[in-house]
Amino acid sequence: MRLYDLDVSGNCHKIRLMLGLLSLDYTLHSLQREDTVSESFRAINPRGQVPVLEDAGEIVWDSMAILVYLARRYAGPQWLPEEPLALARVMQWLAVSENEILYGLARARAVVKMGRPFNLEECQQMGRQALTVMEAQLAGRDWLASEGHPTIADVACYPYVALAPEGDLPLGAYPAIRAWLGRVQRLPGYVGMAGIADY
Ligand SMILES: N[C@@H](CCC(=O)N[C@@H](CS)C(=O)NCC(=O)O)C(=O)O
Repeated sequence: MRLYDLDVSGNCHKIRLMLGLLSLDYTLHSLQREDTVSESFRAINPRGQVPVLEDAGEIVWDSMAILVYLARRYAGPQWLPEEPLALARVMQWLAVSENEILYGLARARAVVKMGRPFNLEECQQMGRQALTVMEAQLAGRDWLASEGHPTIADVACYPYVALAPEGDLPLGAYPAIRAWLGRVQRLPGYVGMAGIADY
């Protein structure tokens, strides 16, 4: 397996984390941001984005799609349930990861850390909405989508929540989220990332 990767990318970290949690071997193909616009990379992913996973000659792009692929191909149903309601619970949090977390937390970080041209206050406001929803969900339960064990919903939401302080969104007011971050960090096979504190 080969992962096309950008080291500062939280989306790529979702996949590095999942591969670690599943103890899967892979080769890291590190890119620079400018590489993603090259013709050769566009031939791999027409969207020009990382992460991209290559497995057994097949290409899968988009972090959410890759998480689904890894869970179904290499893990039991605990990471991506088959029962309809349990699956829907996971999908709900994947939707949060691709909306409030992406447009709020990830973009606030992109403004502060990389000088990207988004409106910081709007991003931070949406980021706080994500944190409020997650704090309420995690008060009194250990994992986002399942009572007893993590799923790919936790993996999808983890990096940009853990990196929120880099977007000037401190996590001090969110004790349930901080406890959840600590639980993720204590999972066997956990891998960290620059910018993520210990919880
Ligand atoms: N929804 C996509 C978003 C991927 C994405 O935005 N990747 C960024 C890095 S975090 C990227 O490749 N940016 C390069 C570009 O857009 O030119 C996913 O989850 O994979």
